[in-house]
Amino acid sequence: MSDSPTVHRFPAGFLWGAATSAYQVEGAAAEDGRTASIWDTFCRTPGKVFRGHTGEVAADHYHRFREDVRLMAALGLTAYRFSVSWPRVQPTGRGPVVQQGLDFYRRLTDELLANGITPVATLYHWDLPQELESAGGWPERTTAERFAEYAALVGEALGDRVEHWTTLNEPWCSAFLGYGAGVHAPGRTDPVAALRAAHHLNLGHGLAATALRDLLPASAQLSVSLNLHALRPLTPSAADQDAVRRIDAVGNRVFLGPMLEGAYPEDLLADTAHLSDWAFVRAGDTKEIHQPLDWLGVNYYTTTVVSAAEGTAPAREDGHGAGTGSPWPGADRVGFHQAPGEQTAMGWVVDPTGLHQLLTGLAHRHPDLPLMVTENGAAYHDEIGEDGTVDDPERTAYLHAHLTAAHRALTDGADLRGYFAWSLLDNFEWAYGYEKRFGLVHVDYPTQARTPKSSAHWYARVARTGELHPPTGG
Ligand code: IFM
Repeated sequence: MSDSPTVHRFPAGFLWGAATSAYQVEGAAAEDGRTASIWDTFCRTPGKVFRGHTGEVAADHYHRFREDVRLMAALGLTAYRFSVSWPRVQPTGRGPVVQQGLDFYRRLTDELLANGITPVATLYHWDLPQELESAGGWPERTTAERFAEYAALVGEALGDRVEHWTTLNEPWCSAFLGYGAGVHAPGRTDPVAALRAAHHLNLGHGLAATALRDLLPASAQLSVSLNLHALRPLTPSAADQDAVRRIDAVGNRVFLGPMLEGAYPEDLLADTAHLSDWAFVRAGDTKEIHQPLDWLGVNYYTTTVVSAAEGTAPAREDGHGAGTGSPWPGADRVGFHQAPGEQTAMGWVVDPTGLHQLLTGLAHRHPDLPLMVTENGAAYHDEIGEDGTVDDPERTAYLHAHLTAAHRALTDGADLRGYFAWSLLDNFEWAYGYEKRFGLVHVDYPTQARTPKSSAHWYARVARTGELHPPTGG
């Protein structure tokens, strides 16, 4: 073990993982009783997803999970973050479970445990059963209640083998890209529905956390994963600082406020007062949402530069492209700017300082809350070379830079417990279909052949040693 001061050592027990989500990798969309989610419907709607791609087959993880767990073990990963598909275990979003659906997750978690890999289960990664959307979706309170029932069913089935639970993944995307911008399923463009959805996702999180605490062993670890926006003003002007405040309110504090502090931010309520009086927040709701968490998941990809702008801001977020609505209710007069610097294939600027900013900011405000980076990674135009390997030095450099930032946050006091690369496998990147590849492992979709990229081999060395060496040390 080198004593070089430039080698960064992560604490013993730090979780080294990779993440996926059900709709993006599983496939088997119509097998064993699974019915449609809002993403199946969205994919079938012309013009919504790149070239009409769907998650029907995806990376076929449903059938190939054993091979995928073997790959994880060979890479030395100590944790795997996956999501449970609600329409696979409870197709209509209410009533009894489909045993075959649950059995898939039992087999998957058994296989992980047998290989010494800690399962980290997310209960909702955007695949709402279509029947619940037809009944109103997340803008309706009943969806939060259904979610808590579903969470309890999964908790009962897997609680003996899963210790780490995440209620929601990136509720900002579900609420504001799904119901505001319309670029994600279900494709609605209604700012009031987006605010209502945000509240009912918060409520669903709180109700599910309560239900899980009641039935899981005391050792269970509960969490939520948020895609927090690392914001920068275009200039130091007061107007641009106010643009940061507005986006922070509707992008970050709309979840952090009720989940971690038991209240919606006053400035968010004021910014959106012309749209809604928030009467959908009932007495006791914020108390219900404010549940103790064992750790907070932070998903980070890039920074966002904003300014005060005259007129209506372009409806874009982090390169998701123009939808027909805005994902920023109450922040119409905010402009979004491309920061200078190297970009990934998503057009997202590579800026690891944003990860340090988020982790240290959270540690400062919530010093007793452990943190986990539950997603971080980059898409690049990966190709299989003539020798059958996939060389992706840009991804290795991206991961190296972000792990360096994460280590700096640890040194600066953040209680960071783990890091999950997004993603284990190339997969269905939502509205971008299979065009964007985020995997450590390349997937050749026609044959489903898996090829670990050079970044996977690099990450494996970090995971095995818990040490981050300077880039030249490979
Ligand atoms: O692929 C997504 C994932 O589903 C949620 N977080 C961002 C990733 C990259 O866009």
